[in-house]
Amino acid sequence: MSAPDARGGLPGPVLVIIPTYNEAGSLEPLAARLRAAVPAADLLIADDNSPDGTGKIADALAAADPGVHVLHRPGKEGLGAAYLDGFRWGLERGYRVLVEMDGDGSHQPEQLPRLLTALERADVVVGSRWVPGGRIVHWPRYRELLSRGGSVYSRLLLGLPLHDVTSGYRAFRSHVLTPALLDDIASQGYCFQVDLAHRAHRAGHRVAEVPITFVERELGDSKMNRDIVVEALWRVTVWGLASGLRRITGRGHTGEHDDRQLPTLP
Ligand SMILES: Nc1nc2c(ncn2[C@@H]2O[C@H](COP(=O)(O)OP(=O)(O)O)[C@@H](O)[C@H]2O)c(=O)[nH]1
Ligand SMILES: [Mg+2]
Repeated sequence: MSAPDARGGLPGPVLVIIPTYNEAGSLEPLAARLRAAVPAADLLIADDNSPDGTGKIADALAAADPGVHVLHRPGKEGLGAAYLDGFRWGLERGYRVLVEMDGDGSHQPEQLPRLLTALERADVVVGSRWVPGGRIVHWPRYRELLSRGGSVYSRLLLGLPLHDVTSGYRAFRSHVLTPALLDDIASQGYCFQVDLAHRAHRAGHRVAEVPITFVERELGDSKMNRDIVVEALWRVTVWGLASGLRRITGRGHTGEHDDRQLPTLP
């Protein structure tokens, strides 16, 4: 269990990591909104050599603003791999808060202060669509059903105290993201978010949710596909069966408290 922050407030410098693959139309306005909404937060764009030139746009943003950085990755390896590289980049440079944010404008930079405030009393804060006050705008019905269904399934099977398990708008205190927690993560797509939440919860960290308004992208295309859904389904099922087995055989781990109440912060 992590020690409460004796000083209160945020523990130190904040890095927002935005993974990008073909987000040429969205990146520049998003970066401007973020730098205006939370000027103290630095930005790292983790681009997987996007064919549409997103990496070049990122370079231009970084050249014009010392608070913007770019991590060029050789090719498309999935959201999870980009975040893992981004976390390592930030941890090596001493950032104490690491934020995940989509690069298509679905996550409102103006709501970042809400996540950061909640982080004063938690180790991980998840921006949630499925708590009171959470909203979705222009999201197709089938995506909503998939997301809600996936969250309920993961919550029940893994005992996770979260209502939005796949949300990619999150803030972490750096001490959560240890090599032990990160090193053997193999999940790639949305399952990466479930995996991270599951690991943080099992390690006994304080997890909280705050409501967000998720706005469907207006530009570019979603990278969601059937393989990503299938990956999440089979991995969550295997983890759920494994933790059920551990409970039956009495070989649970100390950090797992399936009946813990999750605070929903305003
Ligand atoms: N670096 C990198 N970013 C990715 C990859 N796949 C998706 N992303 C980014 O992850 C974020 C969320 O993806 P998106 O396609 O919007 O997913 P959706 O919102 O669930 O439809 C966006 O910023 C994408 O550009 C990838 O393979 N590599
Ligand atoms: Mg999106």
